[in-house]
This record gives sequence, C-alpha cells and structure tokens, in this order.
Amino acid sequence: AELIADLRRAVDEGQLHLEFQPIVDLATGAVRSAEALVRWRHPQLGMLSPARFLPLAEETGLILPIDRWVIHEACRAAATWQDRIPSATVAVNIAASHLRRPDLIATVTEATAGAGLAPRALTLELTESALIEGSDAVLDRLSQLRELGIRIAIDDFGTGYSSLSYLHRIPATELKIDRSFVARVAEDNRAYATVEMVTRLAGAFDLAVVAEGVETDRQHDAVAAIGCVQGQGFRYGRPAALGELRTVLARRR
Ligand code: G
Ligand code: G
Ligand code: MN
Ligand code: NA
Repeated sequence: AELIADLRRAVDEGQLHLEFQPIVDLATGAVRSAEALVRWRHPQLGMLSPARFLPLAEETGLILPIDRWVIHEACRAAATWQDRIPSATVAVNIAASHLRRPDLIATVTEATAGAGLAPRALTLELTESALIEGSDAVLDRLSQLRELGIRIAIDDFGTGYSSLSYLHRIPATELKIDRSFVARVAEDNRAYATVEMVTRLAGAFDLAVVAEGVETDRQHDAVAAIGCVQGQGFRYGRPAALGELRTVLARRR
C-alpha cells in the first residue's frame, strides 16, 4: 500500500528512467531497433524491476501515466539516434488496459510529433493476451495506428492463447518469438520446430520476426539457420542507458 503512494510520486518526481536493449539483424549484427524498458529508482528500496511494480501499477491504474511517460521519453530518445541510423525504430510495451483506451492514439501522435520522430520509427509491443481480449474498437484503433504509420509487434508470441484466426485480423507488422522457445532451441526438437513454425508463419503473413532472449552462440546459430531475421537478447546487448546504446549504434554504423 505504501508502495502505491510511492509509485504515484515516482512519475511526477522523475524517479523513472528507461533502459534500451538493441534488436539486431542476425546476419550483419546491425542494430535495427531498441526496446525501451522502464526502471524505477526508489529512494529507499533502490532499483526496482518492472516485474516488481508493473503488476501494482496495473491494479491501481497508475500504468496509464507510466506508459504515457514511457512513450514520450522513448520517442525523445529515438530522435537522438535518428541521425545515426535513420531507419532504426524504438519499441515500447503497451499495457492491455492502455490498448482499450481511445486516447492511446492522441498520446502516440503527440509523442512522435513532439519529438520530431516519424511515426514509422515507433513500434508498439502488445502481448497476445492483450490482443485476444480485444474488441472491435481495439481492432479499429490498431488499424488507425497502422494508417498513421506506427508499427505493431505481437510480443511473447506463442505464449498466449494463440488463435491463428486473430493473426488474420490484427494489423501487426512483426512477431516476437517468446524467449522460452529460444532458450531451448538448440537442444529441444520441439522448441526448434516452434521457432521454425513461427518464422515461416511470419514470412507467410509478410511480418518481420524477432527471436527474443538469445543468450548463447548456439541459440544464435540455431535461430539464424531457421531463417529468423532479427534477434534480441543478452548475446547482442543487455538493456542499458541511452548513452550506451548510442555508443553501440556508432560502432555498428
Ligand atoms: O526489463 P524486464 O525484463 O525486467 O521487464 C519485465 C517485463 O516488463 C517485460 O515483460 C516488459 O514487457 C515489461 N515492461 C517493461 N517496460 C515496460 C513499460 O514501459 N510498459 C509496460 N506496460 N510494460 C513494460
Ligand atoms: O516481455 P518482454 O519481451 O517485453 O520482456 C523483455 C524483457 O526480457 C526485458 O526485461 C529484458 O530484461 C529481458 N531479456 C532481454 N534479453 C534477455 C535474455 O537474453 N535473456 C533473458 N533471460 N531475459 C532477457
Ligand atoms: Mn517487449
Ligand atoms: Na517478449
């Protein structure tokens, strides 16, 4: 309960910050994108991970101001690296409750315009469960976002109640293969087949595909052999401060 009051203050008092994790082209190592991940430096408890405070934020509705802050901050950050890699995008995670709100469109439009960022440089990451409970209004909203040029990723793909029919309805631009499959891809035939199937499916739907949670060379080799195009994970870079990401971008130019 006390943590709720603290969280309420955290947004206003600037205790939140973002880390960025690179998403790379598996063949060349070039950075294609970066996922923004929120962190909370609590004045007494120290650094808190999203797993610690996002569930609380969801319960209390504080997730909305947090997500809005993240969207604005991520767009401002992406504007600072656009000169280095104009095609690089920034990805932000969007809570299910946020997706249900009509004002998501205004938030996103203001954030990109305010930062001077092209809408196609912003990807919204949505989980399967957020999408599956989506009403027609949510589908309309996603279509509007796509018309604006915003990219839509389905995060943790394969872990929700995947109905293949929703892939036909959701105007996604990419699939992110959940790291639970990637973790076992090099030693488990079924995990390998799952990554292979999702990669083929992405190809057939003309969607980009990202293997998440690549930690080892063996996992990298397996997902690359399967034909997955992009990867994210500790093998390529941990979530890090904006300054560090800019260094990585400069190096891989
Ligand atoms: O960075 P970490 O692995 O601790 O993140 C844990 C989870 O928190 C991830 O599933 C991620 O999607 C989620 N997350 C991280 N940052 C944000 C954010 O800004 N908004 C929302 N809604 N979720 C986030
Ligand atoms: O659910 P989502 O995909 O948004 O989660 C992103 C989270 O995954 C981040 O919190 C990040 O810290 C974590 N992550 C990123 N790369 C790796 C990895 O290689 N291994 C593991 N275990 N976690 C990772
Ligand atoms: Mn994500
Ligand atoms: Na994910």
